[in-house]
Amino acid sequence: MSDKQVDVAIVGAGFSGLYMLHKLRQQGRAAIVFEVGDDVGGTWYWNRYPGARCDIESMEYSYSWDEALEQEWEWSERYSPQPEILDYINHVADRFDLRRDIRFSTRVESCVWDEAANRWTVTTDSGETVSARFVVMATGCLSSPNKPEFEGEVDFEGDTYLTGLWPHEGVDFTGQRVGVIGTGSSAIQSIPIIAREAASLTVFQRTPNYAIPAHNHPLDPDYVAQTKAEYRAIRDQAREEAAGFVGSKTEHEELATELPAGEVRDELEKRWARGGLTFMASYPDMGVSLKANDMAAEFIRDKIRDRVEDPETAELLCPTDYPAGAKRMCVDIDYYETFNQDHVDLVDINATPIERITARGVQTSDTEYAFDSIVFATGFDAMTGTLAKIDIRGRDGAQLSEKWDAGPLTYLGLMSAGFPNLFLVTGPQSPSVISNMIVSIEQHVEWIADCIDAVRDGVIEPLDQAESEWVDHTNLIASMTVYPYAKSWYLGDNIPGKPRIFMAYLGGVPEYRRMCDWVAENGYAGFAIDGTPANAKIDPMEFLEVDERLLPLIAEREAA
Ligand code: NA7
Repeated sequence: MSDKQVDVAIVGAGFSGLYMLHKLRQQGRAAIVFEVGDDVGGTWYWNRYPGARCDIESMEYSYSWDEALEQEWEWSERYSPQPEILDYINHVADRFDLRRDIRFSTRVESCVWDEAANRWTVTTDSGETVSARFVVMATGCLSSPNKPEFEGEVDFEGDTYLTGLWPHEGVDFTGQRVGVIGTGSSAIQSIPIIAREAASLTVFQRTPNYAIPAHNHPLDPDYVAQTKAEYRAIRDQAREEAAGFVGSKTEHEELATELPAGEVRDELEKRWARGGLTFMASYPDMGVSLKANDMAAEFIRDKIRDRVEDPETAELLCPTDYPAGAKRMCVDIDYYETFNQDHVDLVDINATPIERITARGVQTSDTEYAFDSIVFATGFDAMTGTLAKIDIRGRDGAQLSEKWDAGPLTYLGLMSAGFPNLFLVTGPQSPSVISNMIVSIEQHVEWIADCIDAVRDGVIEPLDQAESEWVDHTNLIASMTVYPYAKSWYLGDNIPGKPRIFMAYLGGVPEYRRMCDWVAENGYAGFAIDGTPANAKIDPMEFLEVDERLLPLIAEREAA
C-alpha cells in the first residue's frame, strides 16, 4: 500500500513543474512535486556557473499566465543573469504558495504502472511510495550534466568543476591557473568572467561554435513600461512566431540564394547590430540551403576574424565544417575578445588531443598544462538523459529506456505508447529546445491539464501507429533542414553510443500548437481513452505551409 494517494505526481520543480502544480491546483486536483534539489528552479538552480544567463530576452523569458506577476516583476537586463531568474522562480513559488506540495531533496527512482488499479506507483530514494492516477515528467531537457571520463582524473591535485552542477557558494578563481574543457554555450558565457579573475586561462576546444553578440544592457524603463502596456499582444505574437519569441519568424519573403550577396550581407549586418538569436531568421532558405547558410556562416566567421587579433586563434575559433545554427547558436558577451588577452590561450584538441588528466593538470599529445582548477563545460545528456535514469515501467513491465533504445518514441512529444497517463513536458519530438522554453512549457502544461480534466478517472495513451507516424514526421521535417549536418546534442552526438536521431520538432511553435489543439478538439485523435481509440487521425502536413521554392534547394543539397 502506498504511503500517499494523489491525483498527479509531478517530477521536477523548475519552470514546468511549478506551473503544472499551480494549474492542477486551480482545477482542484491533489498534486505532489518531487525535486532532487533542495529548492525550486530546475536548470536555474543547478547552472550557477559564472556568466550563466538566458539567451531569450528577459521580458519574453517569463511566465505569461498571471498578469499581476507580469506587471509587478522587474527584469533588470536585456538577458537576465541566472541569479535574477532564480529569484523570479523563488518569488513565483512563494507568491502562489507552491512549496507546501513540493518534496525537496527527493529523487524519484521508479514509476511503475499498476495495471489492476490503473495508477502509477512512484517510489523515491527515501523509500516513500506515492500512488498517482497521472504522472507528469517535468524533468527538463538539459538536466543531466555530461561529464566525460578522462584517464587519470583521480590523480589531479587541484579542484574540478562541472558547469551544470556548480557549487552554490560560488568559486573564486582569483590568481588561479584555470583550464576549461568545452566551448558550448556554458563555456562561452563563463570564459570571459573566469578570465577576469584567473592568472591564466586555457580553453580546450573540440568544436568551435557560432556566437552572436548579446549586446546586453540594463533595461530602459521606457521600454519596460511600453512592453508591459502591450504584454498581451507581445505574448500572442511570440506564440505565433517560429521559435516562440518575437523576431524568430523569417522576416523576408525573398530567398537569400536569389539576392545579390551585398544585400544579404547588409541584412545580416543589421541583425548582428541587433544581437541575439533572431540573427538566423532573415531569409527562408537559411535553415535549408547550405549555400544560403554559408552566407551567414561566412559573415559570422568574418566577424570572429575582426574581433580576434591573433589570426591563428581567430581561424581556430571559426567553425568551418557545419552550418550556422545547426548546433545550438550561442549568444556571447565579449567571448571572442577574451582571447585577445595575454593570459588566455586556446588549444585545439583535434590537433593535440587530451591524453589524460595528470596530478598537475591536462596532458595533451604535445604539452602538459598545469592548473589549479579544471572546469568541465561539457554539456548534457539532453532530452532523454534524465528520463533514462528513472526506472519507468508501463504496461507489461516494459521499461521506457528500453523502448527508447534506438531513440525516443513519442506522440507529439507528450506521451509514449504503452505508458498510460504519463505525460512529458517539452518531451522529445516537441519544439522544446528549438523554442523559447517558457512558451513551450506553458503550452504543454495547459494541454496536459486540459487532457487530465477530460480523462478524469480514466486512462489515456497514444496509439502505436500515431506514435510511429509522429516520429516519422519529426524525422522528415528535420531531414529537410541543415540540422543533421552538424554533430550536436540535438541528435545525441555528444554522448558516446547514443542513437543518432533528431530529438526536437522543427515544424514551428504555432503550427505545433495548432496540431496539439486539433488533436484535443477531435476526441484526442491518435490516442485511446479507456481502451477506445479516437476516430480522428491527424495529418501534420496539413498544418504546415511548405514553401515550394525550398524543395529544389533541398534536392540540390541532398544530391551534393
Ligand atoms: P554543449 O553545447 O553541449 O557544449 C559542450 C562542450 O563540451 C562542447 O564544446 C563539446 O564539444 C565539449 N565536449 C563534450 N565532451 C567533450 C569531450 N569528451 N572532450 C572535449 N570536449 C568535449 O553544452 P553547454 O552546457 O555549453 O550548453 C548546453 C545548452 O545550455 C545550450 O545549448 C543552451 O541551450 C543552454 P563538441 O561540440 O561536442 O565537439
